[in-house]
Amino acid sequence: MDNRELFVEMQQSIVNYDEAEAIRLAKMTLEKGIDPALAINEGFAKGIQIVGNMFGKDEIYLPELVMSADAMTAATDILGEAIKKSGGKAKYLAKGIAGTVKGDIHVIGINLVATFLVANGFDIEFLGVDIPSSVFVEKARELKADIILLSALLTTTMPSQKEVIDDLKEAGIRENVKVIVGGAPVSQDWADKIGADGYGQNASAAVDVAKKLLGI
Ligand code: B12
Repeated sequence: MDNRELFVEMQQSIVNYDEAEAIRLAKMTLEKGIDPALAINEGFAKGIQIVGNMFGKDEIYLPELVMSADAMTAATDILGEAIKKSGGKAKYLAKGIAGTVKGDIHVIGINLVATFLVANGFDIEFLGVDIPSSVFVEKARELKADIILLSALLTTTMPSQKEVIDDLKEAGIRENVKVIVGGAPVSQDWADKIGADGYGQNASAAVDVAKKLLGI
């Protein structure tokens, strides 16, 4: 079987919310020496994209969406571990915090972003999901973070990214830290509008933007 067929099977495993199959294919990726990032981007992520569109059109409902997300998480957990290890012995380039903003529990994307950054030598503390602005600000101060990565997957939670930026200003530490925003509904325009330092469309872009902003 060539890689393209495998990627289609990965997609299908997510669309069919078949967690066992997603795990089998993730393990096969590593056994065959296929680039795990490629398997995520060309395989599993395309599946969850299809599922998202079906959900948007009422072709499936929340229980199916949850099961597909579980299959996706199981696969990306396995591949993410391999991506982290591929970074070798960490020589930390910069310190950062990452999380999904208040009111939003989508974790798969920001988890990948944090994983890619760790694999590329960043020391990232992953705060989790539904994180209040005040926690981002406190953690940034406490850890003397160089970067903050804010994820929002819902149009209704995008304003919480702005709230963090405003609260950093209010706390007098806005100049000490670069803020990078992302998530499916987020764009460069939005980043500019709310005064973020950068925007990344995917996990690889997040690494490039972080390095560029920090001059690494
Ligand atoms: C999986 C999923 C869920 C799962 C999440 C499970 C989990 N553990 O994360 C569950 C079932 C829980 C869920 C719940 C809901 N969801 Co949902 N969900 C999705 C879905 C299908 C995929 C998201 C995903 O994981 N994608 C895969 C990852 C790899 O991609 P990603 O998240 O986009 O991340 C990449 C980039 O965006 C970027 N990125 C992400 N974050 C960041 C941050 C930075 C700093 C940078 C640089 C880059 C970056 O890099 C990532 C890696 O490449 C999307 C559809 C979609 N197309 O996005 C809907 C979607 C986001 N959900 C939606 C909705 C409506 C909901 C619910 C409100 C449903 C409901 N009725 O309850 C709830 C909200 C819960 C909440 N309060 O957050 C809508 C949002 C519509 C809108 N306009 O806001 C979408 C678009 C589906 C749709 N078409 O209607 N959801």
